[in-house]
Amino acid sequence: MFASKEQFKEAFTEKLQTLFGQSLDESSIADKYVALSTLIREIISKRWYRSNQQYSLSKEKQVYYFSMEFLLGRLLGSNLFNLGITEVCRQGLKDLGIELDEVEAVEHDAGLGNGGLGRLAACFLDSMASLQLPGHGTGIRYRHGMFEQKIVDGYQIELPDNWLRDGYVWETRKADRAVTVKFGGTVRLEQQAGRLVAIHENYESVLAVPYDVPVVGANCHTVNTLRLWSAETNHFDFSSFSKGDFLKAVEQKYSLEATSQILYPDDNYPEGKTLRLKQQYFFVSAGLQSIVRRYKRTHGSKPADLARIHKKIAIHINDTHPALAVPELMRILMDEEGLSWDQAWEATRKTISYTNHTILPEALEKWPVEMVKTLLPRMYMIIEELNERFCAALWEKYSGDWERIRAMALVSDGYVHMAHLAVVGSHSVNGVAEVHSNILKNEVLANFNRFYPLRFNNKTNGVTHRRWLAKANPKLAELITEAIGEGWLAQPHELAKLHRYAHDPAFQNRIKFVKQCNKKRLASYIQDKIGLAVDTNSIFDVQAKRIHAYKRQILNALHILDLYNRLKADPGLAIEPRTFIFSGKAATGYYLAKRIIKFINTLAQVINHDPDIDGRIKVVFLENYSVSLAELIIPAADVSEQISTASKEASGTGNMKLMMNGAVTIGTLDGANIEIKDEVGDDNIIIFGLTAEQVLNYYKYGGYNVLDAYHGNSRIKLVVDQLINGFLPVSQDEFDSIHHSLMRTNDEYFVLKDFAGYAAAQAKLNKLYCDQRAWQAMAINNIAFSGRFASDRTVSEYAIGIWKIKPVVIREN
Ligand code: 26V
Repeated sequence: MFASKEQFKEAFTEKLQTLFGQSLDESSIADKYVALSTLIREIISKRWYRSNQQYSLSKEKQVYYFSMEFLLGRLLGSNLFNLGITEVCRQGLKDLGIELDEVEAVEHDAGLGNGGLGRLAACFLDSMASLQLPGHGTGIRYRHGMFEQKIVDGYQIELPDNWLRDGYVWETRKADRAVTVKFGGTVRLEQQAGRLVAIHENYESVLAVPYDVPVVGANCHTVNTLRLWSAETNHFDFSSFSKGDFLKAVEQKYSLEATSQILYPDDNYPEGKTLRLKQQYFFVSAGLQSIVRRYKRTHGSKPADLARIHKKIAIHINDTHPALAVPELMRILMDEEGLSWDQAWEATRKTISYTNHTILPEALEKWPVEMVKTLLPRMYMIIEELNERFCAALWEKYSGDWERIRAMALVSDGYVHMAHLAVVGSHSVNGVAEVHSNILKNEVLANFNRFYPLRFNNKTNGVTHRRWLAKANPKLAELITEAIGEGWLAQPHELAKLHRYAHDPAFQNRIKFVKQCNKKRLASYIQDKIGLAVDTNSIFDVQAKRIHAYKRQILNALHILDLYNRLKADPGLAIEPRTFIFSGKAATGYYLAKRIIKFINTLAQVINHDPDIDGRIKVVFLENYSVSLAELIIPAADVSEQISTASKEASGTGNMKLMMNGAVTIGTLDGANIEIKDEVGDDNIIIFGLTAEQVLNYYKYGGYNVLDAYHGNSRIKLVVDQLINGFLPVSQDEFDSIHHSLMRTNDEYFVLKDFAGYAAAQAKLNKLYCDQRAWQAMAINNIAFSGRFASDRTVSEYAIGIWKIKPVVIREN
């Protein structure tokens, strides 16, 4: 690559000249970004070519991770890091008077995801490539990713995300690999030469064009592929056009291409929109067609070859969004490749595996039968047949138990139940943390677990420690390496070696210094963004994630209001200065979540400028949470708020990122918090609140009355009343919906039930922070025991336990 920074400088300046015909002095920062990225891309391309070649030659099994979302963030920095050339580039650019960080900041985030599920997919891609596993992503090239959030007068405003505005250097359009996807029309079955053939007529077809993004492995020569599909049409209605009705011609073109225009921004709340179903089938069908095409080239194209497809291909579906992979693979194998139903079924089931990411009842996908029938007639025929066969098998085992059979059917009550389709059509079903997997097995999918006892398993989530520690927090990374060597970069469990420094005062001081630098960096961002000065000696307390009732930003906010009340009443109250930092987007149609944002901003307005408070607590809401903003916030956090209603947060991954950066968790026994506690031990985490079992029992048997919590605690009563009694400088009904969610629906998320425990936990935290030696030891232990939450561990568990794939070492030449 670059043997020296001199060589890099030469290559870089030459690239600027050949691309733009410009000298260094004449070029803008955006030009410099394009030149650097293009240069890096050329290096990657060689490895990419060789990886593909060796994958074909070796004929090893490949895995394809199907996901509606890949929340990649920026790629320049992570590509430099994985190639191991960050420093040579940084130094070379510095010689030329250019700051690498400023160049990196030019890149638009690829925000092709809502939150945890999409970011997990991106972390998995990084880990697959870095473990030299032949694993690729399949998704949608949304023209507009996650909306941009602005805060105006305390309210969320949504603006379209135009990430492709300046082009996207990392993608390659592969027009010659385009495939056709068919919608609508009618299907009839016809006997031809002794077998039933499906004939699809009067359909509308969309051209699916792949855009490939290279996925660069760290410290190896592997470059895998993320293939994102874009909807296009070569159909242009020239007859309308020439008749002068060019509007009609353009309309039709746009309606077909609409399929890949936008990412649905409403996580955890499927709305049953036709366009969303269209997106799902679009990328599943395109992805599978292209995989089968490649398989046939490499492994043969006779029906007998295709009947063995599961030996060479694994398809993983990220939640139920790509669950149409089940009937679509059946269709391809039967209708296009001539396999019998039984052959196709065995191959399909053995190929597909499924991860569930939520148990929120409202988030479990189901599609109206009529919609599936109309938009995807052949899919519906296959689903119906699958349903009949499955129900017949159930009848064998549970004859007479109609209630159970109805509850397990793929099609019932006028809907296709996507989780049922995914479970029945796959060989493995996993949850994303121990507690979540157990709830799946014992509650949500208990019937299925009884029927298929070997199918269910757990794979606790992880995050890539390369992006979230090494790259986001370079000072910390440097300090870690100085202490324990650089083995942790390839083997994250080696971070445990830091444990022995937990009580070393000199090391503690250095950890604290690094945190302080990161806090300063964030403080100056806050100053620039909202003009607020925050005290970098205060505790930086972070809750950054989607805004949702179950994540309980309300609990955090009500506690802040309570703290404010107590400070006003008793100015001598002994508390450490604290900066409460929130960030996160609300789904566009989620009224309550939007009011929570306004509530937090209202608290900020009241508290930040109250002279009685004198800056001892401050509240900050940072707009437009994104991967890049997370990389700025997380390294600066002292405290990680993970306070969801137990049982509701399947895993969480922000909890892992914050821990890795030395933040101490205050949290409930939910999702991966439980496993974080098991790793760090009770002394290095602050736990409060109901357990998942208690919560589930309240839902089942009742026994909680919010009025008991409200009347039983004067502090709770006061803050709840303050929502609606004119205490806050907003119209009196502004927070009715929040009040209502607590008091009128019996506090569905147990906010008031857990309030006292949370306040006590916060008091404990405050006390712990006062003893800086003890606090720094906790911070160090959190970093030390975060190795288990690196996605390298997670992905190798998937590779061994589910996908049955092994590494393919890509040679340099
Ligand atoms: C649902 C929908 C419904 C329609 C519109 C778009 C959309 C997008 C996403 C979803 C499913 C959301 C499920 C989800 O994000 N689960 C999260 O997955 C994380 C990774 O496993 C996990 O850490 C979080 O706890 C879990 O909430």
